[in-house]
Amino acid sequence: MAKKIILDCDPGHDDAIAMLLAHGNPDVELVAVTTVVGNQTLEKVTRNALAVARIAGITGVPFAAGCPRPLVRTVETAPDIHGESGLDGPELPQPAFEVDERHAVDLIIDTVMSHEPGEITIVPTAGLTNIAMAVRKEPRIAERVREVVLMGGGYHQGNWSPVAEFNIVIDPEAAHIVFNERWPVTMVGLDLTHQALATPEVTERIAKLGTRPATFVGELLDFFGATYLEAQGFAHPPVHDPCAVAYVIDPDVMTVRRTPVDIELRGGLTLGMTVADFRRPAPADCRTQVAVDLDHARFWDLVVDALERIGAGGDAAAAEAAAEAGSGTVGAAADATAEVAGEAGERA
Ligand SMILES: [Ca+2]
Repeated sequence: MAKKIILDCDPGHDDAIAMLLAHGNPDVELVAVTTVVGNQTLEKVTRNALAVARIAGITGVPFAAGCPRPLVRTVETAPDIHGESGLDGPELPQPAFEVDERHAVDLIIDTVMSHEPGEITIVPTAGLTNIAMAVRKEPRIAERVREVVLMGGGYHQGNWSPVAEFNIVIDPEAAHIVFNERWPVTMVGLDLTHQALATPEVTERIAKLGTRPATFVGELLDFFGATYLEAQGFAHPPVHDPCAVAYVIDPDVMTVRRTPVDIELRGGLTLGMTVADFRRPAPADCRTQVAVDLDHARFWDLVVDALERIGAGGDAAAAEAAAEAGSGTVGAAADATAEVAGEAGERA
């Protein structure tokens, strides 16, 4: 049975790919998508999430907007990596549906509480503000969630400071809450995600698919590659967020090590550091583990496979299905496709 996940994200180039992986892979089921300020403002990342949903063809899944700022700190975004829109590079379609009327924190709580204990996995690929707020508002979710598998942190080095990673350091107090709760936490941090490089071999495989969602991913990786080269000196961009989804799909895609992890809240040089204690074997009550080594080929196979399954994606897929069925919805679906083509024409 597919594992049910809540994706809490800030799209974000790698968040978009994480969403496509979760949608296309049959072993996980997206039951909710929630957004939080991070790579860009809440308004921008929420719009981006809906655009990705349209390209992927995600329907019937509630999307909700969450916290517009961190718990304590002021808003810090990452335009040098993700651009002014938060998803610069590809042309983005208008959303095909509206966000849920609930706040993301309430959608997370409702989703966890309405499922059986152990059924829902939370996959945060952004700052942890929404997740911290949810567990403070409804502490019972800590016992009902199967696990939290998050992209963030790193036990070896940072990217936003020498020792702190962006998702953690933009809201370290929220991260402190999440890492110290009773649920199991898997930290898929930079040690792991810096191995998930989109090499030319990977981008060629994706380009060969030739579908709209695959082209979209190619355009994302082009932009992401350029900013990662410019801002951080990477020859090929590390595609962080889908690694967390990949771990939920197939834990053998990476090795993990159980170890205590806590969040530095007071350090003058080390604020937001995910401090992992490797000095001795983890104690019996340790609920945290860190990702260590990635199987690069296996990871990218999952991403390419998901894109293959998604095929033409949103509007085009709907139009094709309607045409095959010869149903009365052909006109509506074709109109939707024409509308997308028209949007592309206007922007060209
Ligand atoms: Ca992200």
